Amino acid sequence: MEPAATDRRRRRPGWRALLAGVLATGAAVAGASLASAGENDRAADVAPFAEHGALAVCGTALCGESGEPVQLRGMSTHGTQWYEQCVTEESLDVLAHDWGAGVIRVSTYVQEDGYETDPAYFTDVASRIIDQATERGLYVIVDWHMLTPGDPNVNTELAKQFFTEITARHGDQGNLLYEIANEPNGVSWNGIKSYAEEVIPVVRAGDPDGVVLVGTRGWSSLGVSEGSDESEIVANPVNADNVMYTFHFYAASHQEGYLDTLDRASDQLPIFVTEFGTEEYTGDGGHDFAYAQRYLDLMAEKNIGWTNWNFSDDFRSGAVFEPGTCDAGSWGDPGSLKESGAWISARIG
Ligand code: IDC
Repeated sequence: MEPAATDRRRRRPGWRALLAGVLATGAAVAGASLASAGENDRAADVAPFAEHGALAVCGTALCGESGEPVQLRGMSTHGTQWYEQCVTEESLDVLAHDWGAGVIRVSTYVQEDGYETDPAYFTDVASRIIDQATERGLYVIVDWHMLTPGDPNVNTELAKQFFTEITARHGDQGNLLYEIANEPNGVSWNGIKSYAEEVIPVVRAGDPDGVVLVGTRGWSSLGVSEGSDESEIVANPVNADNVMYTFHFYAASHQEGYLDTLDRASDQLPIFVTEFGTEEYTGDGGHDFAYAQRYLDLMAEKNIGWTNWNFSDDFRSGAVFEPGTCDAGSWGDPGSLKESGAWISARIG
C-alpha cells in the first residue's frame, strides 16, 4: 500500500533541493487543491509540487505527502510530433502562472509519425518538457499515446524502452505520473491488464513510487463504448499498488451516460480523467459547455484529477489557441484563445 511520506522522501534525494528551487523562483500556483476544502482555496504562492510533494493513491483518491487528497487540474499537450512548438518556456509560464495549472500531460504518440519513427528524438522532447514543467513546480503525466492500433500489446517493447529511459532521467523527481496506454480499443480488459502488469514493473524499476495510470477498454471509457463498464475492472483489477484507471470523455458527444459512469466508477476505483473535451469526440465541432460544467462539478466534488485536450493551436475546436499562436508566440494574449481555451483556462486554477 501507500508508503509513509517520510519513507518516500528518504528515497528521493532530489526532492528537497527541487522544492527549495521551486520556492526560490516564487512560482505562482496551482491547479491542485485540497480535497477537503471543496473549493478553490489553494495557498496562493506555492507551486503545486512544492505544496503536495510526491503523490500516492489513497483509497480512490490521489493524496499528497501529508495524506491530504489532491485534485490536479491542467492541460494535455497535443501530439509532440505535430505541436512541439506549442510547448515552450513562455507557453508553460502562461499555463503554470497565468492559468494556474497544477499538471501537464505530455503526449508522446507512438504511431502517426510519433515515437516509433525516432525514439531518441521523441524521448528528448518529452524529457525537455518534463524539465521545463518541473522548473515551474508542475506535476507531469507522461502519456504513452497509443491509439491506432488499439491493442497496447502491439507496442509493449517500445513502451518498455520509453519508460526505462524516461524513468532513468526523471525517476527520482517525485512529480511524475506515468500513463502507460492512452486509449486501448478493440482489446479485452484482460489484454490491457496483462500489458499493464508487464509494463508497470519496468516503470517501477526506475521510479518505485510513481503513480501509474492505466487506460481502459473502449478508448478509455471504462468499457462503456464497447458495451461493457467498470465492473470488469472492479472484479479483476491490475495486480499492482499505486495505480489509477483513466476515463476520457467529450462532453458534446457523451453527455449523461458517461457522466453516470464516471460518478459510479469513481466510488469504486481510483480514476484520473487524463483527456476530455467540451467538444465532440473528434476533438472538433460544437461545444457543450453546460454538460462540460456538470462533469467539472462532479470531478471537483470527488477530487478527480483532469487534463483537458489540448494545449495547441490546431485548427480543431478542442485546441485552446487560435491557429498561428504558437509560431507568433502570443500565448499570453487573450485574443489568441479559442472559445474552448477561454472557457477552460478560467477553470483550471
Ligand atoms: C486527435 C487530434 C487530431 C489527430 C487525431 C489522430 O485532435 O488532430 O489527427 O487525434 O490521432 C482521443 C485521442 C486523441 C484525439 C482526440 C480527439 O486520444 O489522440 O486527438 N481524442 O479526437 N480520444 C478521444 C478523442
